[in-house]
Amino acid sequence: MPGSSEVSFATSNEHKFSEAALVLGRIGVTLSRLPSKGEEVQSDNPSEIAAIAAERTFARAERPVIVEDTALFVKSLGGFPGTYAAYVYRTLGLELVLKLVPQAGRQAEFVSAVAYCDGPGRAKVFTGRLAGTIATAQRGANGFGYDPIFVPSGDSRTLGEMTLDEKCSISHRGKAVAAFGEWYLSARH
Ligand code: ITT
Repeated sequence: MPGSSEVSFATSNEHKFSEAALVLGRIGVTLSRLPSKGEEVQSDNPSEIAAIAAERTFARAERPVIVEDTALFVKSLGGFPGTYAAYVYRTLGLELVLKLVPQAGRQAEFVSAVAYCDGPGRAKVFTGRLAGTIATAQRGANGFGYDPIFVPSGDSRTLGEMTLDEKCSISHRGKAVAAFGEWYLSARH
């Protein structure tokens, strides 16, 4: 029943949790947090990473869980950093990423994969995408990760210059979480 539904989001990232809680809260799905989704498999495909992580997290937590994996694909860099976005953010940082992106090849896409699991072999994946460009310099103090250098198509601001609400209404994660939420409610959990 809407309003009485609860699911746990396993993530080490408090920003991801806040965004998902905002989107799901609006449709009456209450989100609690588990501190980590544990060790991830390596893959170029965020849906595969999320599905396996959801299965593993369910096996450990023994309650309905979601996990989320995000990839950032820069077209002119052959999709780099892709699913290694967290590692590249930690090791190179945004300034070096900006130097790697060619002036004339700034097209990029965020992909978010949300996986829900409530039993062995039952992971279900929902994806959301956000097309845009990599900015020429960091702008904005909001958000996290690559937000200060990502300009969504149709806007001139970076995600770092948007409010949480504005970001979630257009973002890869907002779309994937909303798709999960709609399915979750329609499946009458
Ligand atoms: P988990 O515990 O949920 O895995 P994480 O931060 O490691 O948290 P991901 O592997 O999914 O999550 O994300 C990879 C990185 O991509 C993340 O650390 C950020 O640097 C970046 N990222 C993810 N979502 C983003 C967003 O909405 N805006 C900007 N950067 C984002």
